[in-house]
Amino acid sequence: NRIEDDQSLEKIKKALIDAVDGGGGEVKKDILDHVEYTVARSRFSFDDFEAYQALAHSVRDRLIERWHDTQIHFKKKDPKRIYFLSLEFLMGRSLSNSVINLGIRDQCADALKELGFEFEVLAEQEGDAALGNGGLARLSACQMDSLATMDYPAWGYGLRYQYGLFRQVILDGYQHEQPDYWLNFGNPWEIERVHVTYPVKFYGTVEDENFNGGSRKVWLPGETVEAVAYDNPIPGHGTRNTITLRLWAAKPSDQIDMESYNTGDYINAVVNRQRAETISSVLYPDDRSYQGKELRLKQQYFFVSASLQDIIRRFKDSHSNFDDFPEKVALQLNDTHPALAIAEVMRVLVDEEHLDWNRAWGIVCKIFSFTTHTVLPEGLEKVPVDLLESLLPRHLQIIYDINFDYIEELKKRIGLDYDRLSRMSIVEDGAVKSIRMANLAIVCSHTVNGVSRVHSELLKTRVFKDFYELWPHKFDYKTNGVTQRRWIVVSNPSLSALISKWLGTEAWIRDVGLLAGLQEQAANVDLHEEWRMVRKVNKMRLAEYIEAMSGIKVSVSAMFDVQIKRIHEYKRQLLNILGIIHRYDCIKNMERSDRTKVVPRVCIIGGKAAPGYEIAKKIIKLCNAVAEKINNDPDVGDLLKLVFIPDYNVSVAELVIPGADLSQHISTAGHEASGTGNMKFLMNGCLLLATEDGSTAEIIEEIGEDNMFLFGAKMHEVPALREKGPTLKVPLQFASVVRMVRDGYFGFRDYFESLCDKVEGGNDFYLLGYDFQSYLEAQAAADKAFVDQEKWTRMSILSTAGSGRFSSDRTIEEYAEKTWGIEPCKCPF
Ligand code: C3B
Repeated sequence: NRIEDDQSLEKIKKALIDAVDGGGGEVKKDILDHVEYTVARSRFSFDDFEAYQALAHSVRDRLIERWHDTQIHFKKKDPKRIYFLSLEFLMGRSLSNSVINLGIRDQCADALKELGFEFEVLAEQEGDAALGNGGLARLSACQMDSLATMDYPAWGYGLRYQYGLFRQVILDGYQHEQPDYWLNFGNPWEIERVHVTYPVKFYGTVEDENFNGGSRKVWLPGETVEAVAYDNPIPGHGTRNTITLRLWAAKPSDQIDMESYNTGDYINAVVNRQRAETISSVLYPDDRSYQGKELRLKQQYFFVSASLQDIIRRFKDSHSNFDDFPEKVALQLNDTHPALAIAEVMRVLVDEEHLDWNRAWGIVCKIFSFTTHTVLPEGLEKVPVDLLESLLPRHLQIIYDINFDYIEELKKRIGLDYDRLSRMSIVEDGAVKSIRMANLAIVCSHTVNGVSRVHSELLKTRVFKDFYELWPHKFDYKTNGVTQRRWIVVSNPSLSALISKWLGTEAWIRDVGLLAGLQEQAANVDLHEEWRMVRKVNKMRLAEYIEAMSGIKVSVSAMFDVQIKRIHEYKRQLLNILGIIHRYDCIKNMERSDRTKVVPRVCIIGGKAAPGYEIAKKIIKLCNAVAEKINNDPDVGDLLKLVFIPDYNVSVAELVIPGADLSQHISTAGHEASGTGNMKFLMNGCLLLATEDGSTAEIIEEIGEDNMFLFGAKMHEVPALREKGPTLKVPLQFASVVRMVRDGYFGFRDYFESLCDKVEGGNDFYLLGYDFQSYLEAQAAADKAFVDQEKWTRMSILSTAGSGRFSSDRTIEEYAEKTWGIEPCKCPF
């Protein structure tokens, strides 16, 4: 108990100060010790990767100290805790982020220099922890950083997939998926807790048992799998607080299947047990449709059950009455993926803790909050009843019971409106009877959050209209945010230094609202010069990367125009590509003398397509086919380049975002729940070309319409436009670029046919044709602004200055105060 008394606290402080004063000395010694004792190499001869490992372990030691102190402090204070349940966390790399948050970046760099290594080079040795798909998963990671930095007593819970999101390899322009066995070389950022394990049960039957003169349900499970905890310490910035992301791995249970052993089938018995590990083996790579897969449901229950056993054990350590549970525990459901937690809490309270149903229900209604991240119907999970019945028979009964009480209550409120009752039911009667996980989450949560204002409006007026009318008080939204620590300080160190210099403080790293101070300087010519210099250096770094990876040489004086995100029809990468074809066609058809007027562009597109999403894969192929044509056309030269960046992930984003001049967020209005990429670009002074969708509407409020390039149909116009179908007018230019693709101008005629069909002949659901004209106009406006470098720089500074609202610190503070009811619990330094 090293921080038990003030005296030992003083000692810690002194030791820390000594460590800082000692420059790189202490770190250097630690690195060398780890080279010898952890990596088992000679301290006189080790390579970059070994140096990275030794450094990572030296940082980890420091993390562990803080983390222990934080956990002891939380235990002593026993505050209300927030448990953030998420099936996905996209953490990316940890080294740079950790040393920056711990405030030891320079010490580490100095120590390494003395040893003949460079920090940046070693940081590149680390692979990404890609335990998630896209925006939702990266949001969880950003929010963990904010929770730690703002001293909240928080735990993240998730799954420790052995295979993260697949690696994307482009062969002949097509996407191929390769497994991401990210744990191959060990993972210094996690701590295996062999003693923190819980049994998780599946299958079996439910029996009635006599109890107190009545009867009660008893689940007799058929299979047990062990969940082992792996803790990932998450350091806050400028605080000692270091919180836990606890990820569960599945291991075979110690309980022996006596029957197999006794029948002498030893080999099969062992092999069967080993199969248990498959539960946490692989992340589902489809970011929104995973209906009806048993393994997926197993993953969900596995992580929910282990997490709840852990949470309840922690509660029982210092409490004996479950009525206090809501005073001490807040459970956040990150999308519907962990919604089984609701049935599991009911089961534990009723079946294991023997609370009566109503008392348990009263507790459940106070502890859960739910955030939904989508408006797409296919994103709302449904679990076939048959599947649930076989895997978790008792949970199905509980869900039925919850639904029965709820529907009875509902009838009293709304009468016998059977259409509405059936829409609102947790159970869907259809060809396949299933459980609507979103309805379950809404019924049982005290708050239903959207992720932007626009999203929340859509939830209230369309997606969950019936529920909003019933329980308006439940509905709220917290506009997403991203952490400026990762997205400016770690990924754009030169901009970070420039901002601190001009603001005269580093305080913005924890208080990002201070960025607004840059507004006053937006016309300052000295700032302009330095700003442009920083941007140029970042563009050079990106250009080097592009060349190394694709062999394409790009000019840094061209405008770098970037669209990086998951490939989805609604995100409209196809609109971008068709716009590029149009630009190409214009250049080709131009008088030579006019070409000098063209603003040179480097168009950069990156993103993964779900392996089974055919159309998205065709979009990737089209991008590569168009790139092949343009990049090899001597007529075009540096006026236009198109680059598809393969294997887009967090680390690639850290490199690309600081080097972008313009970024595209061009989803059909009403489809992007929020978007968080736009916020990262904004922070880095990149101008946005965007539709008024998701969080962009709120960005407009902060920086003004004039400071970005807006286009496209508005959300309220979309339904009527869709209804027009084939009679909707589309510009000739659109038909003509689609024709080029159809006619095989870029090859692969047959392959692209179905892609073209998706946007023509009344099938253009995402309104590419309708929006094409205004898209081209927005692009022309961007060209015009880029030529005026002074104007562009001012807009860029104002973008960074206006990004303060989009920090996850603000989002988390709103959640803490309005939804979770938790307070900071700061560990003394
Ligand atoms: C995403 C949404 O598509 C984004 O608009 C949003 O910004 C983020 O979540 C974070 O809220 N999302 C996702 O990445 N995966 C899903 N299954 C659903 C939504």
